[in-house]
Amino acid sequence: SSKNNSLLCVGLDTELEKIPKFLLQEKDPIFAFNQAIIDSTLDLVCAYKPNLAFYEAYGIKGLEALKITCEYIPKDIPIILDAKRGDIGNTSKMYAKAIFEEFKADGVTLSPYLGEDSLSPFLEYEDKCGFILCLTSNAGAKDFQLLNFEGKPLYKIVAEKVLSWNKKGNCGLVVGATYPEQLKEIREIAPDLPILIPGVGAQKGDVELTVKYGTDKNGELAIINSSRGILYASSEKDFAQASREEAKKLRELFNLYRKKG
Ligand code: NUP
Repeated sequence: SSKNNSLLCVGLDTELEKIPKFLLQEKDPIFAFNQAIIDSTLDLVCAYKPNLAFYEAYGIKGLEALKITCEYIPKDIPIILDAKRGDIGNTSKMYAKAIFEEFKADGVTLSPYLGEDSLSPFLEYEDKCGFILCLTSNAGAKDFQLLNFEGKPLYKIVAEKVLSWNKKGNCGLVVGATYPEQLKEIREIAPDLPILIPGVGAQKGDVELTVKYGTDKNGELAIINSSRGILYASSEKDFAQASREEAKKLRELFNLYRKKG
């Protein structure tokens, strides 16, 4: 966040059904849209987060659009590929190769469900960051993540485990902005881990509490994502400018609530 003084991560969740109609004449409408969004926001963000689902959904063309989008993002802005990976080690090794070597992402989201050996193939990439799902933003988080085990909610157990997995200093957590009280508890357990926080904007997470509880003692280490709220601010010719205005508003709001380091 240092270069742009920003906690804002723009989520590149591009849907052909939602982008301005006139872009559909382009040879690669997904990339054309992403390029315009990147051009209009690159001085306002700390990271970009494409979610792999939106690219896989369009087959080979979608994956090509993702690849050239990742190449287009300036090298000094980290790319977090949201893929929620984690499998037996031998398979995770190939997932990690795809994400870090093919798409050249700087970070990835990971599921803790299969345990440490499922994540070590990712965490062996010392210069890359693994953001591990701790408490997701959706209502279904209650089905497992909010359950108590021996008097402690599962999300706390996950946060503590991730601290013990952080031997190379390249782990982070994912916590939804829709659970601010729990975000506060998680920040207390993990004062020095980066936390990726989706759920402001379209999912209506509280911005003030997200910034207050999600940042560290210096007002840093929170990467707060909005996707739809920024991408689809307008579907007219001025869409990129409208996205810029949304991104700017959000960045300024985050900075208003941020502790000064
Ligand atoms: O807990 C999570 N909630 C969530 O929304 C973990 C995530 N990775 N996400 C992702 O963040 C979600 O899949 C989407 O890519 C983005 C939120 O998008 P939006 O609600 O801002 O449009």
